[in-house]
Amino acid sequence: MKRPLIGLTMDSGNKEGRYQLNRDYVASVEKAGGAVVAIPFGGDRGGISRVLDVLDGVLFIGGDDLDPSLYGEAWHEKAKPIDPRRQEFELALVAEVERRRMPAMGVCLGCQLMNVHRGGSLHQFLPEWVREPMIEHRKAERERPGHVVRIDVQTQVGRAIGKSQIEANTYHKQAVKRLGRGLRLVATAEDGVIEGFEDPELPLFAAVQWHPERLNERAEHLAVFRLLVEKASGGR
Ligand SMILES: [Mn+2]
Repeated sequence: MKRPLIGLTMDSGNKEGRYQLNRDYVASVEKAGGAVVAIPFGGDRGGISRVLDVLDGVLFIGGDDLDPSLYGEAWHEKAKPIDPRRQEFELALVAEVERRRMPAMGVCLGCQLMNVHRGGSLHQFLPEWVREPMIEHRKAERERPGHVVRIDVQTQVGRAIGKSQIEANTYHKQAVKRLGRGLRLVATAEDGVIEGFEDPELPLFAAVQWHPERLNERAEHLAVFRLLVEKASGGR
């Protein structure tokens, strides 16, 4: 069978005039059975439609922080602003992906972007959110589990992962605060931080806050990409 073609968004790496894409994302989608093309953000949003014509699914990758004015807040001093061109492009991209009911998966910033696109809000700096227990979500060891994530196995993503509890890596300071329109909770850390969601009304519109691409040797993490590839193949 032909491999489905998955488009991956790209970061700027904070280098003017360059794009960056971590290899783990590419390796994970390929390991899950997909073929990969990169989608660099550009000033020409008119090209989005033509690019999506040739794709079967989109993976929204990680990056810096969205402009909080999108959800009615001022910048937190600890926030690290995303390249505004990337933000604008990816908000347009996710809107068109959704309009086409094209399978989409978000990771980290991708998760936050998909939520804010739906009118949801974010915690800008988790250490300031007082909760019990407090879990540190900014752990540097990207390939090692940092905390437990509880998974709702009744959800699409939960069924794909196939476990009610997994260990996930964690290196984010922001997270979903209020879920956007039509989004259902999929995954939660033990301190209540939202680690994943999906829209049950679409073929696949789902996201996780951790980085499964860095743990793709474990079936429960590769499952996130397998789900995207399966949906992009028209499966399930
Ligand atoms: Mn976390």
